[in-house]
Amino acid sequence: MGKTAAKVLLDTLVMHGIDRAFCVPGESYLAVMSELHDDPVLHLVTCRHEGGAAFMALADAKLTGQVGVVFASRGPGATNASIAAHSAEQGAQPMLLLLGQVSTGRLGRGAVQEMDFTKTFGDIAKSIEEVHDPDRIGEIVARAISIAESGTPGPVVVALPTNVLEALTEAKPRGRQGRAHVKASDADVGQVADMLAQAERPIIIAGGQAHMPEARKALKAASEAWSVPVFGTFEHQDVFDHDHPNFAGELGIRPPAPWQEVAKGADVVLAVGTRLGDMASLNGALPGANQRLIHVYSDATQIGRNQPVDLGIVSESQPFLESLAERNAPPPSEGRKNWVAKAHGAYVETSTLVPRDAPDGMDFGHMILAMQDQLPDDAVLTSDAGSFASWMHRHFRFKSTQTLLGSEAGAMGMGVPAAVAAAIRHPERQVVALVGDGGALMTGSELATAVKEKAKIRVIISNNNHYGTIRFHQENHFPGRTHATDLVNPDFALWAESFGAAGFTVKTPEEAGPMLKKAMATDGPAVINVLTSLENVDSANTIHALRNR
Ligand SMILES: Cc1ncc(C[n+]2csc(CCOP(=O)(O)OP(=O)(O)O)c2C)c(N)n1
Repeated sequence: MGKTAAKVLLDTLVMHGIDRAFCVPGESYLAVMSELHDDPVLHLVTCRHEGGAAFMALADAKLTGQVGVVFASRGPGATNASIAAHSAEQGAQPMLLLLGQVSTGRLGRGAVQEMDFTKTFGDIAKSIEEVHDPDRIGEIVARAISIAESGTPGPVVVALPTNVLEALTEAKPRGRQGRAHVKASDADVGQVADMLAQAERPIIIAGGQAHMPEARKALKAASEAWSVPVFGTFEHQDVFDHDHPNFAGELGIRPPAPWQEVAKGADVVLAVGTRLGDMASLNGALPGANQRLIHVYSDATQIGRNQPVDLGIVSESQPFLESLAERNAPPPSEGRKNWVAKAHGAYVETSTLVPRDAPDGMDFGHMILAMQDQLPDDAVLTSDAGSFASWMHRHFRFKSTQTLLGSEAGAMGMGVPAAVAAAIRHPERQVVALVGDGGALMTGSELATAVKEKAKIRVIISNNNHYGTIRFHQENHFPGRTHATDLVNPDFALWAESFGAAGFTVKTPEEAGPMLKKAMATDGPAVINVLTSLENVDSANTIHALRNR
């Protein structure tokens, strides 16, 4: 009799340890939902927009360290999901997009909602396959997961024609086909040890592959054993405790000059678990003429791709860092101790937060200070893209037991969905989303998903009634010539309440702490509408100063 291919697909996911997927349902994959009706083998979270669903899958991938799964319908659903697929590609995060497709008999005729996913996702996905034979669905999905999680992790697409999902098959679901771990050899680690022993001013740049708790421990151990300052990359500054005397800052968007000076002043740069794109290399300034670069990454094709490398090692981060930490490091010289102190000193000096006065609302720094004060050691922070995030990147002192979830592509819209995914995955942790008023209305409707899923998210909206970041760029490039960046907003506290969430408003610095406390005590989702200054457009600039430069 056999089973439907839809059932084999679901069982294949379960055999991979996947317990949750995010979706907007579509008529193209009714067979999947019908199978879940009979046997809910995984938790299918119904979202309000495929962009939200896919951002949730991306956040879930970051939290679990394995592929995040999204189901979306044919053309329109798939293109809505593409924003997060692009973020997964830019952030090297594993994502499986299971996309509906018209029945095989209609393919190629321009049927309604038909899409050639090989073209649409050609620039984003690592692999794109369409299942035409129901007997092969387990094989294809298992391969897709393996591709998503290996090398440079990233998004993969599997298209599912309706008739294939409904067809019966005798084929069995597939488990993991075996994952090859890549690990630095002893000789490789020995070479790194030699270079670090000879170095006077080494630094480590640690990226998203050092994100999971065991890798963080190994990073700390290696940094301590060898007395090396550590930078985190954009959206991954949380990999290292900011109060640790070896923390040196984040190489993200416009890092403060003193952090850049430290990075540029290093003689050996050890980049681990990150590709060296524009931000992690300070726009190509690293390595400088007198710097030697060691690049440790899980994918050989990324090593030496943009920057000349002195030593390239194909390895996952954790085993490399563990093995480096175990080597006999020489005791740090006075010079090395001074270097570490200089790097951390530059961080502390620039990251100390003193909120400024503002004529037109609150400096968002007050909210960051309240968070610093109140967030538990295991809090999850999610971040949308916008100027408000500059306070977090520069001033929030992460503990390495806290988690930051943001889009490495700088995509707006990740904040609220990522928080929903995190609160479902970790109901025991406080989950706080930072968003602007712009981003809040891009995917903020996932507040409904939070209410439905009883996900206790706390959404802090920096409400300056503007697309503040773009206003910043306008004042920077075309002073005074502002256009199309002002916004009209709902009352976000009432908006939240209309979803069944709690709504709070913060108008003055004095209200920041008490309102955050109230929101964190709420037994359900809560939104804090912070009436933020536009004049203090980000943590380092004012509109006035930009305009009058
Ligand atoms: C999906 C998406 N669209 C557009 C942009 C360009 N962009 C970057 S920040 C920004 C404005 C963000 O405004 P808001 O959310 O209000 O935060 P603010 O900058 O005011 O703090 C825009 C439009 C983007 N990064 N992502």
